[in-house]
Amino acid sequence: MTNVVIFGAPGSGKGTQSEMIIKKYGFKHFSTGDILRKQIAAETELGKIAKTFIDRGQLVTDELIINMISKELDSTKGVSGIIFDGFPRTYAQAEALKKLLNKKGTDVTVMLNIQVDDDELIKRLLERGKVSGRSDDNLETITKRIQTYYKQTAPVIDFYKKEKTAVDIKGVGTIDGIFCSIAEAIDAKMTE
Ligand code: B4P
Repeated sequence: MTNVVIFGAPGSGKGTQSEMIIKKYGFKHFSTGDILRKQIAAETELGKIAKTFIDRGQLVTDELIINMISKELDSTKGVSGIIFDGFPRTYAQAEALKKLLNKKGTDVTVMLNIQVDDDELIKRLLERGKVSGRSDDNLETITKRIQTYYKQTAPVIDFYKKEKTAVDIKGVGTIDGIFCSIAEAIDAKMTE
């Protein structure tokens, strides 16, 4: 079983590259952002709570996210691999994911750390905001999301460096070019 964590600041291209990984490898896709947006659209209890955090550029609580992922993992029997997109976003989430996977006799195979500078992130997210209709793709919330990334999410890189699964990926350039580096990293770790 191959478990890929696709990691990076908001707008680094996690969702975009996940689609490419699915096409090539056929892995199952877990995007915590997408799951939360579906819950918001369906106006569930979880969705109502999540919206208050997302609209302020903050992270949804670890407890809610870990519970959500734990339930999703129950539906993975027989899959050849999983892409964790936007999860883990805190050190506690990284520890929880390790425990959940270890219980299933598996672990993270590779963590792809997509690196993009802040100016480019802001440019992309403002551009996406014109068509996405996402309540968090506006300058004020984007700025907060980037601050939240440095404060709460960036420490996750150290977790995977210690695990020796982190690979840095230059996230600026063509989508196909970036995907080439990603596929190389996945193939190398799959055969280690
Ligand atoms: P997410 O849905 O995960 O979204 P994201 O980080 O904003 O975007 P992503 O990196 O996927 O960018 P994309 O490919 O779309 O999170 C939303 C919110 O949900 C969070 O802020 C948080 O509140 C909450 N949340 C989610 N997971 C959580 C967790 N685990 N714990 C707590 N809270 C959680 O790319 C962006 C744009 O750039 C696109 O328009 C794309 O077309 C463009 N682009 C991509 N690659 C490009 C390239 N190479 N060149 C130029 N443009 C490119």
